[in-house]
Amino acid sequence: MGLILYHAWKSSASRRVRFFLEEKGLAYESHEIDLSRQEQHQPAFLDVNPLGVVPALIHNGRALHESGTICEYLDAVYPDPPLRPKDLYDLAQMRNWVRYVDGLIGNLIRFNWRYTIQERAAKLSESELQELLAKIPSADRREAWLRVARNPYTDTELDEARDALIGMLDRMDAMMVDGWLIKGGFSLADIAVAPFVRRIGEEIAPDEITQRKRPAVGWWWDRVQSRPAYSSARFDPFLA
Ligand SMILES: N[C@@H](CCC(=O)N[C@@H](CS)C(=O)NCC(=O)O)C(=O)O
Repeated sequence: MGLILYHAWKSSASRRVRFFLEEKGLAYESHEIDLSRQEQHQPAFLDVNPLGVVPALIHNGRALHESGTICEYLDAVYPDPPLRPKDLYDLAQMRNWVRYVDGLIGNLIRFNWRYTIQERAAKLSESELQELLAKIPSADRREAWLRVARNPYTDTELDEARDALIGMLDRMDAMMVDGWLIKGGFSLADIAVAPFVRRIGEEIAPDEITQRKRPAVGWWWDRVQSRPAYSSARFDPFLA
């Protein structure tokens, strides 16, 4: 098998790559990483992605991480249908958008980890917590673990995170060209942000993505969700 995807069903970055693979019609071998059991910090997975996060891809025996990079790489290797704009300026705009969205992941984590990690993390003894932290490669994730374990995010911090995500919706509204985020049609820019919008619509700020509140974003979201690849990528409810 040429493509092996290490992913988690509820992970936004994993959903991005699954959506992309489905749009391309590329078959892949699925390896689920159980984030609740810290499989992402196990040595076997760190060999695939030293950053200790999902997703990671193996293509023809070689490992690659970072969901945006994985999608761009696959789009170059398998160009049909193209999911990047041909125009180089538009391509640069697309890359800056993906980079901006990537920078917002900490805001989703503030909401998500309350459900997935907080209860268990709070029960860890000091030595158990230290042992766990020692296995986490990235400083910002160590900090997030420490927060949910000992000093959970406050309502004010959740409001700040919500505001940052709503700011992203405002940027989307302003960017739309012929119904998609980047000139030239549906692209990786739309795919990259779809998992974030899914979480916003499910819990974080559902009113903000309605056609009534943000017509362009609301219309865009309806059309994203009606794509067959969106369904097959499985954006199942996070809170189920
Ligand atoms: N910039 C990375 C972000 C990857 C990321 O943060 N993945 C999350 C799930 S969406 C993860 O592995 N979380 C578990 C953890 O941090 O321990 C990408 O786009 O691939």
